[in-house]
Amino acid sequence: MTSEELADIFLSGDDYYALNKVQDYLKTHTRKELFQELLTPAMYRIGQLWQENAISVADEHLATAICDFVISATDNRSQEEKENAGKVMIMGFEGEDHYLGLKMVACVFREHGWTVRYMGPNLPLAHALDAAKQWKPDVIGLSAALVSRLPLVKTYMDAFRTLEPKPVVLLGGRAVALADLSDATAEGAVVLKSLETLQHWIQARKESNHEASA
Ligand code: B12
Repeated sequence: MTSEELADIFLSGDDYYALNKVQDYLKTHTRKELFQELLTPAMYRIGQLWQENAISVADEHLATAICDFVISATDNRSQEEKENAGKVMIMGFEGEDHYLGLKMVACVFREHGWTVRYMGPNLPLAHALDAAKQWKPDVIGLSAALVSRLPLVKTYMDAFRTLEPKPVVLLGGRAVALADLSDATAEGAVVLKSLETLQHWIQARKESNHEASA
């Protein structure tokens, strides 16, 4: 199945057919492949069609809702696989409503045995900070699809730097992938432009933790 075909299925409104097709795909592919090779390009195509006025806002909302359903319905929440690899809090910047990417990031962490708190999009900084003070995550993952959210990167980074112990901050999302965030990386944030690079980062962290405890 191609991402164009999947986009058409999303637009047809047939949620169970979409789920069947995705479950078939998962028989021969990983979840990361599903997210990166199929769902993300399908949603980017929806964005393109929307921009060209080839589909309506209602069509785009329907497609988003079905994509969301498919991600949740194929998520792996098996407790058995939990390895206590670490604690990660995942959220979108204040004013950012796009969250499908965040949900995918949460799934990837879960697959690698992490304990995940998925906080959804549009989390005001004061609340994000309070939650992090209480739960003490090892990692905070932030996502921005809108370019207009990028000025908040520094504000969130400055606030998270005051936390004890200091979490690693991961930055991702469409806007992050397009921007030059060398200032944020100089301050210790890790910019990850895809789920592939996220997997490499998780793997490298696991290896360095093993070495440290050996
Ligand atoms: C669906 C959608 C919406 C939905 C969002 C629903 C939802 N619950 O998410 C709704 C209708 C709410 C919406 C609203 C708007 N949207 Co919109 N939307 C989209 C659309 C079509 C798809 C977004 C999506 O889900 N993509 C799929 C996900 C999986 O991709 P992703 O977020 O990039 O994530 C991937 C990676 O980036 C990575 N990743 C993401 N986050 C993170 C975090 C970490 C830590 C890591 C490691 C990796 C990572 O992992 C994912 C896996 O591949 C895009 C088109 C596009 N090209 O993305 C436009 C798009 C993002 N929207 C856009 C706009 C303009 C808007 C609005 C301003 C429109 C308006 N006038 O109201 C509002 C803003 C709302 C707000 N305040 O946020 C523009 C943004 C342009 C810009 N310059 O910033 C886009 C690009 C459309 C376009 N071509 O113009 N939108």
